[in-house]
Amino acid sequence: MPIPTAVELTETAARRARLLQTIGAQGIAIVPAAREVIRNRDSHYKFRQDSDFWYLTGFNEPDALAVLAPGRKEGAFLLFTRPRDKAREIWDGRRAGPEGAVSDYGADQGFVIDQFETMLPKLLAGRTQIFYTLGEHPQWDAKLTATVREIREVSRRGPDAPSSFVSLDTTLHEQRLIKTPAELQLIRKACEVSAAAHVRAMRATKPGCWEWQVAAEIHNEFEQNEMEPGYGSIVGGGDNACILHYKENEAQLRDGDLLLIDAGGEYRGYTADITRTFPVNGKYSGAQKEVYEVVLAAQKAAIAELKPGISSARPHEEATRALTEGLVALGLLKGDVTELIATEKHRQFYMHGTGHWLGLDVHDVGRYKLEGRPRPFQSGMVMTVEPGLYIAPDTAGIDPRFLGIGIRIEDDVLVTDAGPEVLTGGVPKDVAEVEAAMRA
Ligand SMILES: [Mn+2]
Repeated sequence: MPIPTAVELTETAARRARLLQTIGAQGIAIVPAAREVIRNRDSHYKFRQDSDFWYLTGFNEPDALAVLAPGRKEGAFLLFTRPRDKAREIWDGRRAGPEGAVSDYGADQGFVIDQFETMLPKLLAGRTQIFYTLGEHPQWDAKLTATVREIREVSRRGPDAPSSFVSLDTTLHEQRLIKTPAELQLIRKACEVSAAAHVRAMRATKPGCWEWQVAAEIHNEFEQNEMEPGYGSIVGGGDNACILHYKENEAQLRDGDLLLIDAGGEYRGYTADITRTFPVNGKYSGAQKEVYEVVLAAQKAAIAELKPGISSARPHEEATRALTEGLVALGLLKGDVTELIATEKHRQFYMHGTGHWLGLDVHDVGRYKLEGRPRPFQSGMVMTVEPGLYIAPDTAGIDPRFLGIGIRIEDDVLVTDAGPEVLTGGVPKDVAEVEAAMRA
């Protein structure tokens, strides 16, 4: 990842300033970077920065740590990094080091990561709350809790010990939930390229080709645009579409089957999340089309609910009702729709939620409920809308022409004062438009 531009530095500085406001003068925030993860023997997985750390620093190295400590005369933003190391940098790549942390990343002070432990008691002195999510970084959890215990033991003679650890859920994650204009620019790019990747997959799919070949088309489109998959791509033909997290992508695609693709590219940390389900041979069969139209209507009804002030539980309620009505109309369920939903009969065919927050994480941070109640939508939130129907191939007692049909349709939607804005509209979803795209 290149060194941040002046505009990007201004953006991360503004994010830190907002967080500093929330944590207050007596607080301190400690946000660790991600670590490298071994893939096998001495090879690592491609490094992916921790989203909280990335959001606040724009710094893409492992073994680092950001501290926001208000009220220090040297400045509030401390960035701990790996040391410069000529030999290691020849082998593994450039390191900013503590000097680069200041000159290139806007830190008030840069330190080598090994200095953190010795500096910690002084940093924590006089702080009442530590904003740090326990349980996610075991190597730091132990050091932090040990230091707090030490301070507590001497606090009769010295400064007060911090009285609580506060997870970042109520501060930083609430901040991340409302996207800034700069974030939306990156999200829009991720969504546009991901939509193009799905169109490319539609054009490339032919009976006889393999799921992994279609996946390769999608990933090529990502990489040609400086992106990578934001999560494991799901490319499932036929019955595989009924496996919600199918990721083998290893089967051959058959004439007459549907193909479900759930894939999104990540740009500068922000991912899209799109699902489309289309016919391998370019034309939906009668039964496929009947189920598809039910899911599509449910998706459109759910999207219409993404407006400021509306309960964020509404899209799922709308989708569930529309899908259950459709299941009754298709003869897959029998009975009164309200009763079927109340007794969760629909869950045989629709067993997941209708959407989630989207951003730096595909299942992004931000609470869904406030004080136990679903929160209302606000302008600047981004949510996926992804109803589906999955009719397992061994379902008993239904019209056999529906067996093995799995359909999900997913778009990414921005809540605006003017109403829902679909960011992933670049890939068709109406039956005629999908079939036309496949002919193109
Ligand atoms: Mn999703």
